[in-house]
Amino acid sequence: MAVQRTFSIIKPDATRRNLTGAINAKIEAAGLRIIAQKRIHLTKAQAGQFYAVHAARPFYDELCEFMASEPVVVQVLEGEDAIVKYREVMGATNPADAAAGTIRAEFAESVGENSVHGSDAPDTAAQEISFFFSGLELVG
Ligand code: DAT
Ligand code: MG
Repeated sequence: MAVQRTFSIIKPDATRRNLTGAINAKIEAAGLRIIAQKRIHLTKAQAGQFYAVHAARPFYDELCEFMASEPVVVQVLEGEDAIVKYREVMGATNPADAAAGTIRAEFAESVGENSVHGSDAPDTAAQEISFFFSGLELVG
C-alpha cells in the first residue's frame, strides 16, 4: 500500500476535555504524521455542509449542533495506508464497540460525541482535505 493522506477532526467533546495532545500521541504512535493542523470553530452551517452525506439521518441536526458547539482541531495525516490505519486507531463509531486502546474506546463519551472523525475512503479524504486546507498548508 502506498503513502496516503487522510483527514481528521478532533471533535468538541475532546477539545473541551483538553485531549488534543493525548489523541495526537496515539496518532503519532501509530506511525501517522500530522502534516497540517489548525483549531477552528465551525458554524452550524459549515458543520452541516461537511456532514451533508448524513442529512437524511435522524441524528443530523444534533450532530451539526454538536460539531459547532465548541472549537475543533482539523488535521491532515500522512502515512502508509493512512485512511484504513487511522480508522483502526479511532475505533468503532460507537465507543461501546470500539477495540481496547483505540481513541474512541479510551476517550469517546457516546456514539454521538465520539472524539474524532476520520475519512472513510480516498475520494472522501481528498474532498474533506480540500474543504478545510489549501495546498500551501499541507507540509509533508
Ligand atoms: P464515523 O464517524 O465512524 O465515520 P458515521 O460516518 O457513520 O461514523 O457517522 C458520522 C457521525 O455521526 C458519527 O461519528 C457520530 C454521528 N452518529 C453516527 N451514528 C449515530 C447515531 N446512531 N446516533 C447519534 N449520532 C450518530
Ligand atoms: Mg464517517
